[in-house]
Parts: sequence; structure tokens; C-alpha cells
Amino acid sequence: MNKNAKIYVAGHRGMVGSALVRKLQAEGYQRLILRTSAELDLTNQQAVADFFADEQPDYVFLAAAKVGGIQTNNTYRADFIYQNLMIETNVIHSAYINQVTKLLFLGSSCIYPKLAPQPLKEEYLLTGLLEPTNEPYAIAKIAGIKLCEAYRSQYGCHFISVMPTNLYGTNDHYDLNNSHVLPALLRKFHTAKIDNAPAVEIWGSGTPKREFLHVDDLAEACFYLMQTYDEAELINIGTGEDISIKDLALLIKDIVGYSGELRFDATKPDGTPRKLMDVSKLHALGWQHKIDLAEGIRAVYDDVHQTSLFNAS
Ligand code: GFB
Repeated sequence: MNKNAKIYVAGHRGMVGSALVRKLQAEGYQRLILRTSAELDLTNQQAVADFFADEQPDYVFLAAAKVGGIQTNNTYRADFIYQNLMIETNVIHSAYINQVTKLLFLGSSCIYPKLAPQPLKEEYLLTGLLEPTNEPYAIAKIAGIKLCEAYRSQYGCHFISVMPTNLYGTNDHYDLNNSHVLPALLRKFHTAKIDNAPAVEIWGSGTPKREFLHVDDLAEACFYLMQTYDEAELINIGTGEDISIKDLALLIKDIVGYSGELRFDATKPDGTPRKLMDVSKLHALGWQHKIDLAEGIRAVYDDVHQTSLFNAS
């Protein structure tokens, strides 16, 4: 990517988009095109078409999406499938019409079958049934992968798809109903410590395993792949290591310095038992993550625990 390239980061206020902007700015890119959702509604086909026609970006990072944790995915099922399909279709089609040099689409590890063999290889896509709690979101993300593949196959577009594992880091969401497990537990343990509460509630059984990647590592990987990878097949981005929810809770408990108990709430869903990425393809391409999980969580906790994020309802 030439330093003068015009780069559109869709979703620049989100956790992933903002990490991409920090990375691109640190690398010296100054012609970033950024729009808030109030300025550009990506679900509006005409608005997106007009925006691309006016701006003519050279590169697109498609990080705009409706996202959230297990409960919000399961509750707002229509919003998750509708908004994500609309955003992907509008942006990818406009990127084709306006001859964007290259587009990188961000998916999710939940596109793989619920009971696929572990670790998850890229070729396991569409080989089995999906996890029901996030099926609408996963279907939309699979459609995004297939859009990139189809525009590459029919029109020769250089559109690539990357599948990040569960992410955490700067600009995460801490709303307890809608957030992912890692930020939710940071907030719950911190609040329990301040309130001297006897126990912290952990959703589900604690046995599911998840893999966590710091969003700054993800931004590094996306930047690397935008310049080095140009194939139809999706590519996993993760650490290749996972941890049970119970062990994650114990790690966060230790980092926060809370001394009470863990209480598991079996009325809440577990979701997929395990979704560990096979990252051998990414490693073979020459990229590995750098931020260790405990170190990453400590940095996030230091950044946020005295901010209003932990007071938001
Ligand atoms: O992070 P999380 O919401 O997403 O939940 P998923 C991971 C696991 O942590 C589940 C448990 O087994 C939860 O039951 N958990 C324990 C908690 N305590 C909590 C808590 O306080 N809050 C939350 N949120 N979970 C989402 C998908 O799945 O992950 C999306 O729904 C997307 O589609 C995203 O792929 C990365 O990993 O289960």
C-alpha cells in the first residue's frame, strides 16, 4: 500500500476499526477516509453508492458490523442478520463498481460449524450446522465471505476475508447484557471488589473454551495481510491457544485482585463448546501474535477501571 493511498476504514469507531486507524496512522498513512454511522448509514444502498462514487477509495478495511456477546446475538437475531448483510452487500458491491484496488473483509470464528474438529481449519467452512445462539450473525458473515469469493471469481476483484477469533482490547464494550465475556468479567470482578461482594456470577458452566486475541495484534495482522495475501480462501487470525471460561475468570479475578467466590449461572447459555483457530496458514505466511493474554488483560484493566465505562448500565 502506497503511503498516499486513500484508505476507507468502515467502522472506525468500533474496537477493530479504531485499532486499524491507530495502526495505519502509526505507519504514516494520512489519507484515511472515515465516516461515523450518523454521517453514513452503511445499510443504505444509495448512500453507500454515492459515498464510494465521491470518495473513490483505493483500499477498504470492512470492519463495520453489528456485533456483541452471546446474549445480544441470541436476542436481537433479526438485527444481527439484517444489518450485517446490508452493510456487507452495499460496501462490497460499491467497492467492485468503483474499482477498489483491494478490500479486506472481517468475519468471525463463529462461521465454523458448532461441532467442527478442533483446531478449526479454514476448509471446515460449511461442513456442518452452526451454533444456534449466533446463527443469524454467522450466516451474515458467511455471506460476506461468499460475496468476496464471488466478486473475485466473476469480476477479478482483489477482495480477501479474514476470520478473527474472540477479540478484546481498547474501545471494547462493557454493558453487561450485550458485551463479550472478557470485558464483562473485568467489570464484574472490579465492581465486586469495590462493593466487597461475596461472589461473582459467571454465565453458563465455565467449561466452554475460547481463544482471545488483543485487537492491536489483529490490526497488525490485517495490515500485514492487506499487503501480502491475495487468495480466495478465507484466513484465520488467532493465537492458536485457548482457555476455559472458568480459567479465564480465575485469571481476571487475580488481575483485578478480588478475593470472593465464583458462582456459575446454569440458566445462561454456554454457546459453542470450543472454537480454537488453526493458525498454521497465518504462521506459514509469516505472522504471529505478540501480546500475551495475561499481559493484554492487565493493560486493558489499567486503562479502563477508573473510567466511566465500568459505570455505564
Ligand atoms: O464472549 P461471549 O459472549 O461469546 O461468551 P461467544 C463466551 C462464553 O463466556 C460463553 C460465557 O460460554 C458465556 O456463557 N460467559 C460467562 C459470559 N460469563 C459471561 C458474561 O458475564 N458475559 C458474557 N457475554 N459471557 C459470541 C458470538 O460468542 O462471540 C458472536 O455470539 C461472536 O457471534 C463473538 O462470534 C466473538 O464466544 O460465545
